[in-house]
Amino acid sequence: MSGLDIKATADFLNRAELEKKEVTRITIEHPELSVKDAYKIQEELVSLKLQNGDRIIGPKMGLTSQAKMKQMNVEEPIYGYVFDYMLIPDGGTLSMRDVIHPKVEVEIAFIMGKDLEGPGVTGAQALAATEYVIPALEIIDSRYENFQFTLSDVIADNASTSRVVFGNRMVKPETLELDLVGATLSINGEIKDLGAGAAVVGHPANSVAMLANMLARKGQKVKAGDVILTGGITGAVLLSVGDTVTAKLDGLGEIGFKVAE
Ligand code: OOG
Ligand code: MG
Repeated sequence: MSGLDIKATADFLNRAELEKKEVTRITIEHPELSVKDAYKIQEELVSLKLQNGDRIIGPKMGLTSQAKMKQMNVEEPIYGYVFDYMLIPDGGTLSMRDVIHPKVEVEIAFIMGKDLEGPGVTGAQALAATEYVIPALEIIDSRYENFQFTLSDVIADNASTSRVVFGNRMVKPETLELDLVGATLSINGEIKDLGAGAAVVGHPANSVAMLANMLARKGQKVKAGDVILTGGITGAVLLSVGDTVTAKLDGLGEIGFKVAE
């Protein structure tokens, strides 16, 4: 690719995350950056973290809602990776010092019981390979100025992944109609947004199937034990110091965290 060093760009984005400094998006200088090369940068960024001793919890899907896909003018979601250092316990605290301009969204996470290998994986097959579902709050924190980016930018930046709160109560997926699960996102007791599981490409299991099919293009698969964020059910809401965030999901319970300085 002309003039863009994949490794140096991955290092630049990783540093922005570690130093909590927003940076100019890559496509300002390199408008030609393709989705394929953006995933190469992401892969390099993931290796940097693995070399640092960080462990992968699982992949995450992003831009799975009609609203976000339309906004970004894409037909396919994107993926990134959640690492162990990103986990905040349920009821725990997000320190504003650790992030740049965080937003929160409600999601359903899938805990995989079996490997899932594409191409051609269906939502029903993804559901059959799932051991449990749990409620989640994802904190996204684009490393780019003003949280603004193109599709290639956000892929290179590990899909804005920053922190995650997982619920402790695990539920068997077959006991719920996951597309009909309603969810609310409240801050300081006031509902800021709401949605249903169907907001995630019609059903959250479809998101896992799409992930398996996307990974198959690289000869990879969804693995047993992966904990997968399937994508925002609600919109993403900007966080401030002092916020108490609560998500309530039908049949999955309530989870939350606080935002401190
Ligand atoms: C990209 C990440 C989106 C989701 O659930 O849609 C995402 C972004 O909007 O910054 O995590
Ligand atoms: Mg998300």
